[in-house]
Amino acid sequence: MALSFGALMPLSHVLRGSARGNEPVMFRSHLHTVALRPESRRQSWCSTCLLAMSTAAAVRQTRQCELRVREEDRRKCSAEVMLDFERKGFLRMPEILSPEEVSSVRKTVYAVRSSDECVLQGLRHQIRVQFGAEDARACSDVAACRAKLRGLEKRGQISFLQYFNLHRRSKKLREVATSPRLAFWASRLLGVPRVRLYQDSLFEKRPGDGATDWHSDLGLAPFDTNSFLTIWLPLTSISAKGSSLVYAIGSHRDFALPFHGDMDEDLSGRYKLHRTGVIHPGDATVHHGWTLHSSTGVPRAGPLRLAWTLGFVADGARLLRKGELWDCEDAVSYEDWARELGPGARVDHPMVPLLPEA
Ligand SMILES: O=C(O)CCC(=O)C(=O)O
Ligand SMILES: [Fe+2]
Repeated sequence: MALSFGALMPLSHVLRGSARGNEPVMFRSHLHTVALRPESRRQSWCSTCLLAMSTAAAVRQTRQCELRVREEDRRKCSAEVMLDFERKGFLRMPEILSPEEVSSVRKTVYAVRSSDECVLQGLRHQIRVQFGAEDARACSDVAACRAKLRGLEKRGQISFLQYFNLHRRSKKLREVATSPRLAFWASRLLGVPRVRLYQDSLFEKRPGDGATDWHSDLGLAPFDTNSFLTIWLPLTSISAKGSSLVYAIGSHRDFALPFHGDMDEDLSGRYKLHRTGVIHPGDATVHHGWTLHSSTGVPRAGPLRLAWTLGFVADGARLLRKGELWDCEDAVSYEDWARELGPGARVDHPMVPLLPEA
């Protein structure tokens, strides 16, 4: 008979349970046959399950170590600040990371991004966005991908390269992405008891890359909720005229637009704009999931602009109910776990880890 662990158990429980015999073991909906020999145990689990287990382990570990909620976080997250975010739909967060913390994040992000697997994933994603999934599948190596994108690059028609979920490739980044400090800010600003980490995403604007089009993040995420935000952490210094985010003030509360308006109409003049301007690593901006935002391109003479972003969703949110769930530019980031849960399901999956209460 198969053992079922149902909800996620601590890694030690799962492995201890598996050591009891050569039984088939269910971890979520995945069936594994767990071997008796200790050295072969890890190989018995599929990569999705191992990932889910190590994400859960990182959530448990960060309770004791990295990026704790500081006294200054509690002080800075005042009623005025929360009201400002509620009204405008974005917020500047100075010194959310200390110089040591951000320098370690930056080093790790650079290392992970330069792995062959990651480079290929970033290029293929861009091909998928520009040319479709079939063309992306056909480009099986870095050279083929680069050749496919060359024309668009020359014409400045690529906004950035985007790498999803680096936290699944690095323990260090998992600790930061699931840290009590970021969870504290996300849950306080959304006004919810607890949040889940939805995804992280690295935006690399290379010299010559174009502008980021106006969009709101909930338009690209699979959730049937309004309780979603993104923390945007620059990893390179950005000058006054550089490519930090521009926000349409109050656009997250503009219910009249989808109700009465045409989403394709020219919205220039509808909102006052806020330009973030100069920003340095260690500082961040955060925006609500419906806040419209964009950024300018980077001149051919550079410099490279790198930003690491983290998306958080309120615990209890449900998945979208219709086919549009799969029909989205960012589907590669979530399709594994979303397919397992199914349309309309409550989001409760170890790959969207529930973060500690602040
Ligand atoms: O960095 C950019 O240009 C885009 C970032 C973005 O859209 C986001 O963080 O939601
Ligand atoms: Fe965005």
